[in-house]
Amino acid sequence: MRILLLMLIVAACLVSYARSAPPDDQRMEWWREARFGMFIHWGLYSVPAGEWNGQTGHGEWIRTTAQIPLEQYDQLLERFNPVEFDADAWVKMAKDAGMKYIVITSKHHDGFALFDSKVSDFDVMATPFQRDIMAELAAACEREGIVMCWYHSIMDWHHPDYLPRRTWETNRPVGDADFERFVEYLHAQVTELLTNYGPIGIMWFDGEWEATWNHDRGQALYDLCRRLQPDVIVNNRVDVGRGGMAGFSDDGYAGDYGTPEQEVPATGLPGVDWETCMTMNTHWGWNQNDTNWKSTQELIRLLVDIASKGGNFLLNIGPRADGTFPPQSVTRLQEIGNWMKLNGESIYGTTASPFDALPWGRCTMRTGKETSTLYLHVFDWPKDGVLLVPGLGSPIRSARLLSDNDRPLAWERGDSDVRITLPPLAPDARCSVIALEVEGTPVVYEAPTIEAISSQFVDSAEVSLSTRSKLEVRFTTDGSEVGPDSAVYRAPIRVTSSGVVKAQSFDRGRAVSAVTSRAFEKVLPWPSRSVPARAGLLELTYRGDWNKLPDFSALTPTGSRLVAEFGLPAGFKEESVGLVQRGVLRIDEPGMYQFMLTSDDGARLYIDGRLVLDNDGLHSPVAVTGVAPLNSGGHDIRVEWFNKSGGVALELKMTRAGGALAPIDPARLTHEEDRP
Ligand code: FHN
Repeated sequence: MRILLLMLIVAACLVSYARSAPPDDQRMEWWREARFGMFIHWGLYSVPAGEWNGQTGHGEWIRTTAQIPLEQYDQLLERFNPVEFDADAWVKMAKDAGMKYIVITSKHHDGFALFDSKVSDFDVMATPFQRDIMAELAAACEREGIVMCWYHSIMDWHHPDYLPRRTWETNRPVGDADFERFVEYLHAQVTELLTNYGPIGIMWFDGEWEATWNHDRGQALYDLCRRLQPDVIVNNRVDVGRGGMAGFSDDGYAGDYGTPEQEVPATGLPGVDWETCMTMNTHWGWNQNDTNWKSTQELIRLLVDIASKGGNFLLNIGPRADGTFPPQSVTRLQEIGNWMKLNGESIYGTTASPFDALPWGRCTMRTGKETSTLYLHVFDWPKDGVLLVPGLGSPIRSARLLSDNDRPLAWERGDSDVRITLPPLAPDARCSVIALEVEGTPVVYEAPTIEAISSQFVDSAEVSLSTRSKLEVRFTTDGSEVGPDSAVYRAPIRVTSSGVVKAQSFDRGRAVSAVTSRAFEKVLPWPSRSVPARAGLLELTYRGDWNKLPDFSALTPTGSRLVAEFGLPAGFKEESVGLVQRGVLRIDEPGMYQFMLTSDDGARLYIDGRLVLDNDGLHSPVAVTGVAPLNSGGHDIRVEWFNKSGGVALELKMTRAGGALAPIDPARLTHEEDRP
């Protein structure tokens, strides 16, 4: 009977959860409208301001990058007393900058909670400040109509049950650490954050990359958040499907949007929600020596570029230990806010550009049944006062200069573009916005793409032209202008001499798109050297804790051995490790050779001392490809790789251009024993 009653209760909960969980579009609506938010990294790590034992390059990772023992780091508790903290002032600065939501580190990797947590004594109530900062911030957001959101790190360098320990924490034994008990603690704090502070917009998880976290735990944490607040949005770092700093997850993993970090995707991703997070200088947490501030122009153009690809921009502030924003941040927020006051309608609630690329800037769009508005963000003001909008087929209703109080502008239709007459000077040299109203939803004729393995070739290059539309493509290969009498593209072109290929889309004999062009260059293959007799590669091993590839030539290897080929042995899982694998690659016939380097974490490929592929940085397994023109004979080849922590990957493939990429045949790899 009791089991039946329990089953009925569970069923009722699931039904109510299903009913209360709104459809994703409705839940994402405010976030898609917002487009612009403030990230805040603040905590005990703000006290040392990036400095420790004379080193000044630290940030929010200082406990690890300066290898500070727990007991010593805990002493920062008594120094955290941000007497200048003013939640209303913070929220007003965000609001005045045009930001619609705030994501703050409720707990970063160091485990310190900026809120009054009943399940931890490593929280703000253990500091002289003794105020619940999250509660004050949530109340200020409520007053100002800004959405309150929490960053929360899964990785926790303080909690005794979190595993793994830091590799350098040799004096902190695992003891009876129980990761399941840590997960209960994590759930308890997330429950506090989604119960005690009112409606929360986003749970922004992070630190999901260590081996103890997995999909089941990620899904369970996602479900917990949605049960506690069905409207809450949860980013993709709750689960383990994220592909490195590029930030997007494979299918089948929990999370409502992708999180590119310190980078903007090359193009938008139709139907995919994503948000780029970025620092204003180089550090997330306050570093008083970091003067590498992005200019306001760069920040405005980043916001525009991201919005033009359909993404959100989460711009970071690293407040100082006293609770104030760095003055450099304050100035930039004010200047961005002034720009948003005039041009915000070109950002909020817009969708990605209908154009593939615009030579002078970016475009965002607001579509409607009767009319749509294209917001043309001009970075490079045309010297002749005429702005060309390529490939736009829609009838024009009006044009106004948003940045100059909606000043009306004249326009005319050219063969394959619309020409807008502009005033001699841009109202805002950083980015001036024109609102172009068109009938219906915008019709843009897509310019052809010019595809080839490389723009360089040794003997010849195969060039393909394509468009997603059914339009006819005409082209030239000598750099001359494309016209109605130019050759019609029917099959790949073989280019045998240096020159420029130009292509344009035609509709019933009329040019309708922009012109695409690409220069091709015939190059000499890199000279070869003798091929040593000894089979295999030399591999040197190094130890260290890096965030990017070190200069291995300045380090002393901890080991060396011969290996048959590039890559890692089966089951290899070492952390804080670097490898250099080098030798001579035998090439049998001259030509352009394509290489693909896959790695986790960073790696680089050098041939004949030249950097051919750069896959450096902290990331999950990602691949980069590139080419090298090689003569027949021997070529010095070297792969450098490192792994900080977590998963590993290292794979190098090659092919003569046009062939299928495959691991390099060990028979092609030799070395000179006595080479230094
Ligand atoms: O390790 C963190 C880092 O400290 C910072 O919080 C960024 C911001 O997204 N996230 C992780 C690095 O990817």
